[in-house]
Amino acid sequence: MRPNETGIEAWLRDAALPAEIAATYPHYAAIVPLTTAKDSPVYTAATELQLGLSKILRQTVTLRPESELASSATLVVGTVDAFAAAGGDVRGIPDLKEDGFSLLCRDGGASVKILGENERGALYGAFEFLMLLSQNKPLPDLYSSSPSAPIRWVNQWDNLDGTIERGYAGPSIYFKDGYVVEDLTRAAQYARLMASVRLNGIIVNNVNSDSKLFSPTNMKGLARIADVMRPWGVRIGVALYFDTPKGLGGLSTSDPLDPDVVAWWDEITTSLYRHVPDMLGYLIKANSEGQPGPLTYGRTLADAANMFARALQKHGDGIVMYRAFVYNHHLDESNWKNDRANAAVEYFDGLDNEFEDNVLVQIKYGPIDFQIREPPSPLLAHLRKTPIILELQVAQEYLGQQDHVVYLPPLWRTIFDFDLQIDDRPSAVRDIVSGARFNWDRAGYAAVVNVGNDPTWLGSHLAMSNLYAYGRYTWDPTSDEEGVIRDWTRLTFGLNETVESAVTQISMQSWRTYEDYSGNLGIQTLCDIVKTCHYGPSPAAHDGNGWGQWTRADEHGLGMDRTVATGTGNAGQYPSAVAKRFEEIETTPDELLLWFHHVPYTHILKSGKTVIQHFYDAHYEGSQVAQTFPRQWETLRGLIDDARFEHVLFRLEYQAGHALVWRDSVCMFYYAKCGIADSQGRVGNHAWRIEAEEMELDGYEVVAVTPFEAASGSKAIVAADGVQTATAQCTVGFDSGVYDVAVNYYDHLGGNSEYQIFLNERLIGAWSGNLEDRLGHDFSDLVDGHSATRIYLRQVAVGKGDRLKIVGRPDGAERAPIDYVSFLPEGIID
Ligand code: GCW
Repeated sequence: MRPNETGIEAWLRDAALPAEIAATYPHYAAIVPLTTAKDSPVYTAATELQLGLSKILRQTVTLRPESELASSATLVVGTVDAFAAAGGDVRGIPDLKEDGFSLLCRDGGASVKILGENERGALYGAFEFLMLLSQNKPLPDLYSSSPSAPIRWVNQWDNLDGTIERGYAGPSIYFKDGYVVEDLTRAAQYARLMASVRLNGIIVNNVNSDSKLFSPTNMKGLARIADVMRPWGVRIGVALYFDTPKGLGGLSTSDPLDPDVVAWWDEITTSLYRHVPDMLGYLIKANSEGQPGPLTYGRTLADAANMFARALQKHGDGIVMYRAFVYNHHLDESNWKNDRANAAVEYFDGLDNEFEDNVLVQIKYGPIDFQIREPPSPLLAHLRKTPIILELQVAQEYLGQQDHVVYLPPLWRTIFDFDLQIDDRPSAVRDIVSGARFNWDRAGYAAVVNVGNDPTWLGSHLAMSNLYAYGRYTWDPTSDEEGVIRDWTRLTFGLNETVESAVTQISMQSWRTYEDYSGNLGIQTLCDIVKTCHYGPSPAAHDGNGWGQWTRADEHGLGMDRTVATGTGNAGQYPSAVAKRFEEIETTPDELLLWFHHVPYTHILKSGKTVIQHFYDAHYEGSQVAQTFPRQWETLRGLIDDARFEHVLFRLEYQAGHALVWRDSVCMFYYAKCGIADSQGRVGNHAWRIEAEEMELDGYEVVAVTPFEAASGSKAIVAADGVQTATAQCTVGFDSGVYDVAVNYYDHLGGNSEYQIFLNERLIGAWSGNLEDRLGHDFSDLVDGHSATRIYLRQVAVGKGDRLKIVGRPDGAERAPIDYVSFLPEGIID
């Protein structure tokens, strides 16, 4: 029996190597940190090496002073400069960039030197060494590595009240009830995880910020956060609310050109630096989604950015991260030319030369909002002088919210490798972001991360591969996706090859799978965007509102016409070679067709299929692949600890069920729109289903579901008001045999209904509508595509003519809702 693990150590478990392997390593006599400062990352590196060696190799190694530098079998860790100053031989160590390191393992790995360009680099080298050991990978004679970009940060979306926007992993580890929490143990543990994948900065609060962040108590709190993260080489910054001078300062305006406002921010900035002398700077969301900003006061975005930039310049190297996510969310869809995707370029047009040197523009990877597939933001091709930060999202807001497994590097690769051909020169996004393309010395990456106080950090063990990968990709955006997931798997679940290959296979298929059943051909993730939870399917929600995530689906066709010739002109925002490609249907890749073009459902793709048939096929294929995930995972029973095994299995089973909800919703929605049948006859035909609304009901009543496609046959049953126990019964007409029985029901907030299912009065299953607790995720308080879910009862012996009875016991607002029951012979998915 393997001891259960909570996931709190994530990929830094330092699991012991088997004794026979551990015995092949040298016995280390000492660890020599080239510093005595206990809060230095070098000292952290030394204690981390000590801990790692004790766990991985079961060696007890003491820390020794610098005078023992030359003794044998030592691990020396420090900066290259400190090593040289102590008389060490640094010949042969290549030039390193900021945060880079060299790892030298001589004498069969007995003499180890871990030398950083700076202290942080030394810590990164120590983690590199330990992660090699953990995986029993060969120790290099000399390995040197430097980051692709200096900025490798995360953005928390933690609110001061302790909730996390788009967070599914419990409350914040930073804030509670308006203040910074007392116990910052988790913040330090988080910094450790970040450092191990070479992330060096964090914005600790939500971009939807709050004036009270700068209250005197919180200033001290921010200082405490910075203090616990600093030994790990992680610096902190904050997101600010534009109208804080009004809200907290009591001023009559927040106009960035008003001298009182300028003075007020100067003072706040001075005070912040007193508390956090190495503060990173300010992240700013303004004039976005209804928030105030410079435009509110008739000023330009540059006026605002520069006011903050100047306040920061007086103190250190702090920067302004001005978010490009500026758009009007009351856009008029009736105007064919309107396009939210145009907003960033329009708002930043003409400002490239207007910003202070310490202003960077932070740009989401796509023009809209973290969709399953987007082209790169055109703004990435417009700024030559003003450096940028590319914003990614680990939180999977539109990508299954960590209840669906989606390993993100394959998606990131579509952005990083995209050649924008600026000025007809090679301009891969990764080379813009690294600063190389336009000779910026500060640029890089930020990712929205929903780490919360759940022991798994993200609420899901498998989702953690994305946080790990994010660090690896900011360091080297050319990393191999499969190599990264394999490393993560070995570190997280151990060295068993079956485990490694199952996790690798699931992960490598996962993004494509999710795309297949959520939104194809660049139409975006077809989730509900109106109820704001961005989770379950609701294709209609994209249109008919001002948010501008339109699909323009009608009975004839769908897709956004973003051409210059007849559409919104968005294609023309790209450099000419790219613009030309996106302007024409023939040269637009199928996977972005509906992003750039409005076409009939019968339009023939390069694949030879029609658009509508592609939708149907992709949804059937993707949801079919999702069914294989729990089956693959089940082969790992006993190969990893039960706690993590069960946690993942539960989620993969859930995903398999919800993938079918997605499939049916999207297919039914478009079938209803265009009336074109699936050439394979699957859509709308469900031979193995019994609709709940067609059963004999007692205490249950039939309701029409909104959106209609979120229920099979558009209807479901819910217990009538005041009923304690409701039943639905029928006679099973399928041939006798062994079936997997699937019950599709709805599990929403407001109560935990209880269900029992009987065959001829024999209880074959019972469950509770408590997904919100088991997944730790609040999706919806209604019967809809978010709450629709499925439970499987495997291998049930069924006789033709058996009586099926479902008993539902409602609880609170949840009225034990049921959609249908499927009897699935082997190999049938329905
Ligand atoms: O995607 C949208 C999210 C908001 C978020 C916003 C942003 C923090 O739905 O939750 O606000 O983007 O990135 O500012």
